[in-house]
Order: sequence, then C-alpha cells, then structure tokens
Amino acid sequence: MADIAAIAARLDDAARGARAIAQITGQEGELSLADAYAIQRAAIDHRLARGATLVGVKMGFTSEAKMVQMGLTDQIWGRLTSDMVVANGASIDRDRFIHPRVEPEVAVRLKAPLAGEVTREEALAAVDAVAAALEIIDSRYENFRFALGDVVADNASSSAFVVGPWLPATTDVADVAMAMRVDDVVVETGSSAAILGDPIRSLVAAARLAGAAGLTLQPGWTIMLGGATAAAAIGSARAVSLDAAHLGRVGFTITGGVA
Ligand code: OOG
Ligand code: MG
Repeated sequence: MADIAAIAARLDDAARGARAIAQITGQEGELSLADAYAIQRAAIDHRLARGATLVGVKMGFTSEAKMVQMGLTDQIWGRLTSDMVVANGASIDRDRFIHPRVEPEVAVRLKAPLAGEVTREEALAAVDAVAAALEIIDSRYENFRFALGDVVADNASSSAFVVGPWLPATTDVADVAMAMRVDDVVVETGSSAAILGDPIRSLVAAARLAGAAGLTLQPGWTIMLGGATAAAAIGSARAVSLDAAHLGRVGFTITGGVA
C-alpha cells in the first residue's frame, strides 16, 4: 500500500519548486489506479489549502497522437486549479517549470453540473461556451518518463492552461484545423477530430471518470478535452500560439529561464 500522504507531499513540493523527482512506480512498487487518484487528490488539497480553488478538470490521452507519444492508452483526468490559469496573450515565467511541453486542445465552459453516465446530447446541453486552448504539461518526473499510476498521481502532468476567445456553445468543435507554433515555427498541425473523433466525447468521458471519483463537474468550470496532436517541447522558446480555424487564436509568451 502506497504512502499516499507522503507521495502527495513530494509531488506538491516538486511542482512548487520546479524540481523533478524520481518516478514512484518501480522505486516503491506498483501504484494502483485508486491509490494514484488518491495521491492526485491529496496533492491538489495542498494547493487548495494555500488558497487556490478548483476551476475545472483536464482529460489526457484522448488522441492517438498523445497515446503514441507517451506509450499509454488509458484515458486519464486531472484537476485544474486557479493558480494554473494563464490569460490569453499573457506571459509565463519559464522558471516556474521543469521541462514544459505544450499541446493544442479544445476547452469547454459549463453552465450546468455534469456527472456520471451522460449522453452526448446531455453533455452538450451543459456547455456554455467553447474555445481553442493550449495546455502546458510539465511532468514532475525526471526525463518526462512515467507509468500510468505515476502520471495520474502527478495530476496528469498538467501545469498551466490558456483558453482562447470563448465562443457560443453552438460553435462546431468536431473538426477544427489546428496549427501550433513555437517561436513562429509550425511544430504541430492536426484536427480537433483527433480528440476521440469528436471532442464532446471527451466531455462525456470526463463526466464519467470524475463522477466515478465522486466529483461533479461544476457550472463555470473549464474542461480541457485533451491534446489533438503530440505535445511540443517549449525549450528556450519565447512564444507559443495556436491557430484553430473558426475558433481563432490563443497564445502566450515566455520570460525568464535563459542562462
Ligand atoms: C500526460 C498528459 C496527457 C493530453 O492532452 O493527452 C494530456 C502527458 O502526456 O504527460 O494532457
Ligand atoms: Mg493535455
């Protein structure tokens, strides 16, 4: 049985100090999914105790590209907290991160609670607005290497997120062409259709998975539906942007971190 409180504290420290730690699996045996989600929750509780609030959830491994990149096929989810929010066009401090990567995503904002087994229509009826978004992932593990239990415990690698202009819930998000640039170089292109064939399916999965953990998705929350392409390393770049057809543009700049 894993020492949930101790591992949670270690992960919280690693995230706060931007210092990588050894992965848990292997070193301390296997982590069951139940233990991994308990660690995730306990680690996020440290943040909430410091005054952050829950503002949504994120889905992971909802596209083939991400599954192939990281070698895992189970859909996972994590928690989004208020200290992870980056305004569209704002700058982030590179020193906050260990080895950040960025992913092009679709986000929805909810206007009604959602939990458990819901149909696509029920999920869509709870959506208030949709947007293109960028997720910054920053595994707290050395070399960005982990097994399933490790990444779940580590809040699905989530570190920060940027949401583009919110558009009406009626806006089609099923097949949006995406081009992500790092320092003006197009590093990934794809379509939102890569997210489970239709990003709204990822919202259905979010309601089911979070619901199974006793969490109801709340009105006002942002749900990040998963990367449409592989993630790109930020390295020493100074700017990242995503052009997402009729969903528009979202981006951020980067300061600090240069030797
Ligand atoms: C895990 C997070 C996966 C996504 O969009 O698929 C994820 C990772 O790749 O480190 O956020
Ligand atoms: Mg992601």
